[in-house]
Amino acid sequence: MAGGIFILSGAGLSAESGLRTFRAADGLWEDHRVEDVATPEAFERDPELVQRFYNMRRAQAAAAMPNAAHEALAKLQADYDGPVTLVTQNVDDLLERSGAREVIHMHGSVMGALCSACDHRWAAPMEMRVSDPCPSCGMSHTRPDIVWFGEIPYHMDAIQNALENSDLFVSIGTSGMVYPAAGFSQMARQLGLKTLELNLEASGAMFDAVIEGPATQVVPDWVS
Ligand code: BV8
Repeated sequence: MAGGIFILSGAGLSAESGLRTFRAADGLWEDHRVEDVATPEAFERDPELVQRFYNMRRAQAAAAMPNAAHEALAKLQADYDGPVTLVTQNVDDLLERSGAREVIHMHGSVMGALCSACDHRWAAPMEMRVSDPCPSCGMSHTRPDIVWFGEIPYHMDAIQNALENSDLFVSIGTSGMVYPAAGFSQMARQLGLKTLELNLEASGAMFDAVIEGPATQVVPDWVS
């Protein structure tokens, strides 16, 4: 059994599928900074605006196709004779649609809906409305199943456990600006893992090796 590989991905993995990264979108949407839209306070203040933002993101994700980098990661997971843990900050489902299994969405999924009254989760309709009743408790406290800024990321225990049981940490297409994900490469180093960054341009964080280039080139090259 070969040593475990821990792969953290960010918006750069899906950029060539046409999904804009946060930096490319210069963090703006309808004249609002993403950080101002992707927060529980924003949802409290103007739920319709936030639902519109995620309805747009959901439609874009549904219309996008997995690219060669998603497919290479799914192939690695299928062929490698050790554990491959795919942790993504992305809220799209392109890794799943390329055949990857057990993808850990630490910032949630735009294809999911969550009832903040009873914690029930279900597949989100393409157009979510604030008034949509929860299919379980009937209350109208439904929101996209997304981890907003200021909220606790999902699956942190599983992520910690996977890091402790891996030999290699690979960061793909993330600027390393958002915590706690941005701290994983340092945790990996402290745990003695080798660290590799695959990015269009180096994020500047410390890695044993960096390979620059678009994900659809550098990820399949690295996997093969
Ligand atoms: C938390 C869902 C406590 C929403 C997202 C001050 C200092 C430090 C931290 C903080 C601070 N103030 C507040 C914080 C905490 C905050 C944070 O880090 N803020 C930042 C802005 C400073 N974090 C939080 O609030 C988190 N929660 O801390 O809770 C806690 C922590 C641990 C344990 C318990 C409690 C919650 C953060 C989650 C927010 N939700 N997403 C949505 O998607 O709408 S974050 C969102 O932005 C994305 O999910 C993603 O994570 C992030 C953007 O990052 P990237 O994916 O890296 O994208 P980016 O555009 O930045 O970079 C694109 C990259 O792609 C670049 O590197 C580029 O080179 C590359 N690229 C581009 N094209 C290509 C490419 N690479 C390859 N090929 C290409 N073609």
